[in-house]
Amino acid sequence: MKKVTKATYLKWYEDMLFWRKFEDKLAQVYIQQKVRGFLHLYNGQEAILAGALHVMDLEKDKMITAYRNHVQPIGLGVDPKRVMAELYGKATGTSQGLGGSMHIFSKEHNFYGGHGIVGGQIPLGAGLAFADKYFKRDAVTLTFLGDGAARQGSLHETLNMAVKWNLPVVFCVENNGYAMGTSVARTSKGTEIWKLGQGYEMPCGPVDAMDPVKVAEALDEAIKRARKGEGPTFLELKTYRYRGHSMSDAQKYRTKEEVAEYQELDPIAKVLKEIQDKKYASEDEIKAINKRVKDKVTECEKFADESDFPEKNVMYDVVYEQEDYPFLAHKPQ
Ligand SMILES: Cc1ncc(C[n+]2csc(CCOP(=O)(O)OP(=O)(O)O)c2C)c(N)n1
Ligand SMILES: [Mg+2]
Repeated sequence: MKKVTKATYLKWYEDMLFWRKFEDKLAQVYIQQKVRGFLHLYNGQEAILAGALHVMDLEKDKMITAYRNHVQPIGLGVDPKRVMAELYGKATGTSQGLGGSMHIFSKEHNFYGGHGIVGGQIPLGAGLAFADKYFKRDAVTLTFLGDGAARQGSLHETLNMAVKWNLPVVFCVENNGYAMGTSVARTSKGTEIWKLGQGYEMPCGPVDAMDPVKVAEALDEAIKRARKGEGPTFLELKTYRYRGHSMSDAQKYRTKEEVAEYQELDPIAKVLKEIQDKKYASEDEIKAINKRVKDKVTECEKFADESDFPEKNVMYDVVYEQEDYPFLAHKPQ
């Protein structure tokens, strides 16, 4: 695995903090009704993305996930200003403002969404891997899904075919403890989700996903296996989400103490502690990072605020290909 160095830790700290603050800003502007619809935040799960990006080949490896999807494209290189604009429904967004919070997408950056149907992205991830194998592109797809999605039928059909066809895909279950308000233990007898891989004779295992190093190590092994043509891996990344499922969640299914317990394990605090313990940065340098992050978030908000909404015609242009809109009596103005 690529060495985890001082530079890695500093990058992790800045990136993870930015993702956290980006999400916090979205929560704030959501309340101001600048963002409509649903809003699912990634707070607490940042070590997964940081670890994954450390070991992916960013030129060709792909990523696909569910609706908790704002920060992954940013990690892959999408301009965060455009991600925020997408959430605002603005024309400068990644999908011209037509996708919204659950559908960030950038093929150019190997990010294939952003999917609102729970478990819908699982077969799509295998399909991306099938295409890469078929066209001999030597690329691997990381398919992320939640603990709730792991109980969808699509998972089982996909695992069966992926292992049978030796597809270059890594299934990464982000087990954050809950599917909306339903705990893992409420929906299944076995709570060790990684064991589902055993039923398909697929390499599988649990990972402490509050630590980016642990995530990177597990994913590095899985990605290497996939690239060598040895097929898929099924990982359970044990994590936690600090905020509600989406913005309208009274969180009656858990206690404040439980959240506080996991906040003790906070992945960003862990990375910062390593930086401080190893003296990778002075307090002034850390303050400078914090300021850069804050300014960058403000820039995103300003960009989204100042961007225009799409023209009404865009609605038709993205649905109909023909110039003359044959199904409509009048061409919309
Ligand atoms: C097919 C389908 N069923 C139900 C829903 C409603 N729903 C949205 S999110 C969610 C919970 C999924 O939880 P999990 O897979 O653990 O992901 P997390 O939200 O924790 O990231 C449900 C049931 C949906 N969007 N799609
Ligand atoms: Mg979950």
